Amino acid sequence: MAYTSSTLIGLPTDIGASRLGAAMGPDALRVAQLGPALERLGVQVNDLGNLSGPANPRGARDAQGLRNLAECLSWNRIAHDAVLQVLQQHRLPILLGGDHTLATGSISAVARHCRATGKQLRVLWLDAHSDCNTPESSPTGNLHGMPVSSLCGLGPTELASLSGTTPALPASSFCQIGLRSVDESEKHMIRELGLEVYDMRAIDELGMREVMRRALVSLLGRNDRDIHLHLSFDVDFLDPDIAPGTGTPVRGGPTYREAQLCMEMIADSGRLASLDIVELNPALDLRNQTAELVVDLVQSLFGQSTLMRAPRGVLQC
Ligand code: 5AB
Ligand code: MN
Ligand code: MN
Ligand code: MN
Repeated sequence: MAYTSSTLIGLPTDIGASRLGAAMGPDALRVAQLGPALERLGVQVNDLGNLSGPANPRGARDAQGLRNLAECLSWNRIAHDAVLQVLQQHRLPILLGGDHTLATGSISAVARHCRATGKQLRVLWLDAHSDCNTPESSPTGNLHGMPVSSLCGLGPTELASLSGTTPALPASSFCQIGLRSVDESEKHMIRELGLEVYDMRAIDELGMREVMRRALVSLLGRNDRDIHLHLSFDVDFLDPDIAPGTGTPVRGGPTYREAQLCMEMIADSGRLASLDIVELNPALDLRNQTAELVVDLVQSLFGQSTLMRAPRGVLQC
């Protein structure tokens, strides 16, 4: 791995979602022993605990059509500052959400850091949803449905400019996998932005291995040393039969084995340099099984494998 030390950042909020409970995500991951699991793999782990931010006012939609924009902005600034600081310490930040709104702050910080260090940022987005609504197109006004458009410069201005430039990164730096619930407006947006998307049908037809191979080749190209790979892992990517603890479940997601292979292939690329784990909602879970599954998958993401394997380049996988 590029990094052998990592910092956990707890951001306990459900400010961007309709359902309450994602605010308990960071603690559920600690109860499931995320830190010790990484340490067993040789990663030195530091936990910043839960950072504090504004309460969820559960506001109605404002004139722009958004809920809780001011509070969302505060949480994203907190996420941005914490992630940036961890990157400057040459450690791998693991953002423990919280809802997916926080990816705007987190990835804005990674974009800022990559600009300063001359690295090329690539974002792999594992999700049932494409999260590219805008204030105008959103059917709900929930900001967790808008981080991709915000990062691409189309969301609310305050969120879109967090990285210091708008857009924070070009749409061509993203690749989305696992989609199966996309609003009509988002279908147009995916096309307009030219987002690279592998939906569940692509996984059905090609298999997870080929989807991941294509995605990683397109994100990493020659996989040279200058690439910073960020993974934004929305827990609702996983099939709700194995991961019920999330606020916006959609049936028909990747199985346990498919999700493991996905994580193992990211690990094999050797490029993972920052991570968001978002949308875990323990209030909807059964005996913390979703958090335990996520910890299991994160172990694969950090190189755990059944047998000893020689590191493989992405083009050989
Ligand atoms: B998540 C929906 N498209 O915009 C919207 O869980 C759902 O971060 C968004 O992927 C789901 O509200 C956001 C209907
Ligand atoms: Mn989602
Ligand atoms: Mn999401
Ligand atoms: Mn969700």
